[in-house]
Amino acid sequence: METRRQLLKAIGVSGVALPLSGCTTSGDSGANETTTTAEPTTETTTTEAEPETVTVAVGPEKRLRYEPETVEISVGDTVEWTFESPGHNVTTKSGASPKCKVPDGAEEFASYEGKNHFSINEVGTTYSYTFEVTGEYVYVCTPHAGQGMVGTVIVNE
Ligand SMILES: [Cu+2]
Repeated sequence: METRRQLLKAIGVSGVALPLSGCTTSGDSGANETTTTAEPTTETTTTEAEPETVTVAVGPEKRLRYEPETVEISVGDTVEWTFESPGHNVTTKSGASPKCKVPDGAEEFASYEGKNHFSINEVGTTYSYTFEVTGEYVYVCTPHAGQGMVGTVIVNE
């Protein structure tokens, strides 16, 4: 959360700085109009930093896999898992599997509440999680972790 705010703030500052440097360079009365037309560019830059949602299919075509198995996102982005076949879940909780991993300072998350790690999600439902800490997350489907139903989320700044 903190990193995201700093990023947006940094973009805002550079967006303001650009028209100012434009003024200095051209140095004539037309520079004021240049400043005005530069504003839409600033808005475009801000839009690119908006949080995104990436979708991961859980058990597509009844395979014991996540698709894609690895996703790479930015801080503040959300991953939405869609449950496409029966008997699966999503968890980073260490009690579910030794394969599970979250970065230092990040909280464990799961598509179920509590410690019943074999809780499964109904077909057609979704589970979403928004990543606020950078690093590598390894999650599993508890019932199928031993069969390689493991996924990775890499969160960049
Ligand atoms: Cu599974």
